[in-house]
Amino acid sequence: MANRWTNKLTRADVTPENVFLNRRKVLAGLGLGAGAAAGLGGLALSGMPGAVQAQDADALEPNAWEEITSYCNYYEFGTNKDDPARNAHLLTTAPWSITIDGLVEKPGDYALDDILGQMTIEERIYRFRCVEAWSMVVPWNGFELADLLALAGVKPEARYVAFETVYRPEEMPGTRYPVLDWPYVEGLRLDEAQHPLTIMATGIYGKTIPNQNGAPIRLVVPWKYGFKSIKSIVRITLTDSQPPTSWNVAGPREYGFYSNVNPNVDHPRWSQATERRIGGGLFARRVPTLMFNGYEDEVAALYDGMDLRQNF
Ligand SMILES: Nc1nc2c(c(=O)[nH]1)N[C@H]1C(S)=C(S)[C@@H](COP(=O)(O)O)O[C@H]1N2
Ligand SMILES: [Mo]
Repeated sequence: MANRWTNKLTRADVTPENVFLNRRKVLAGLGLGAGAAAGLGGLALSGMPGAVQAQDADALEPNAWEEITSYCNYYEFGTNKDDPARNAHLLTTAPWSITIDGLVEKPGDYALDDILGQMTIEERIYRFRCVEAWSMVVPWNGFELADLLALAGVKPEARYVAFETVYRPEEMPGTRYPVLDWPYVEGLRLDEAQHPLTIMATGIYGKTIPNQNGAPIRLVVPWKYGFKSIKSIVRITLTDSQPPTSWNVAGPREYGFYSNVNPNVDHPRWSQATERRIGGGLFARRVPTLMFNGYEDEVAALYDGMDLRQNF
């Protein structure tokens, strides 16, 4: 199934997970890294640890399930990358509902099961780029946020969408620490939220999304830094003014509202020109960071005439 929003990647391009993992084992047995597999797909491989290599959409290979689900950021469960995988089982994810309110025609509590009954789940293979300069490629399963907003009926005065993560101190040991102002909140401009690349994800690799990755439902905005992709959402509010966002409140000089992936605008404390692609076998592969994380053709028009350094 051709899908323009995956940058030419389609279901047929996804190596089934078991084959993918087996191939890595086979290649390891032959003394070849997984990078060599990418070489077969047309990616030049220098073999130099830390070498910066070209990003080729056709050579994008999804990270392994193990990588995606064990190296996580979900501060409500702790700030180390392996804390979420260890602690997130404490979160009760069923039953689940999302309150949709603010400037909508039909405000209310929407049961997740009812929402899913009206959505078609599809696969989207997206680059995922954390502001900390690591990245993965993730085969998400989900539906377009625009379809969910349409269920509630967006009023013409609405200009922004605010999101909120569930806040349950008794199930979320990390919230004992004032790392962020809980609950975790995020926001998008309405046109960003309604863009067809923006999805609500409920799965990875065709399986139910693990708690540490934001079960039962999380946002994925692939052209923005990972922290915009808020997890375990319980409230979506349509507003007429820009909503506060957790990381911007915590560090306004370092994290802006837009947070579009941009190799030309560095974080005050590190470069954003390249990123460390998690996994990849023997070598820690550094690749150049792409403008809008490689989705420039699809999203650049959203920011026409805007100073992206000012609006970082
Ligand atoms: N509620 C909540 N959502 C969150 C986070 C968080 O700590 N809490 N971390 C963000 C960050 S910084 C990133 S990079 C991604 C990580 O998603 P992953 O763990 O599924 O890779 O989730 C984002 N969403
Ligand atoms: Mo992140």
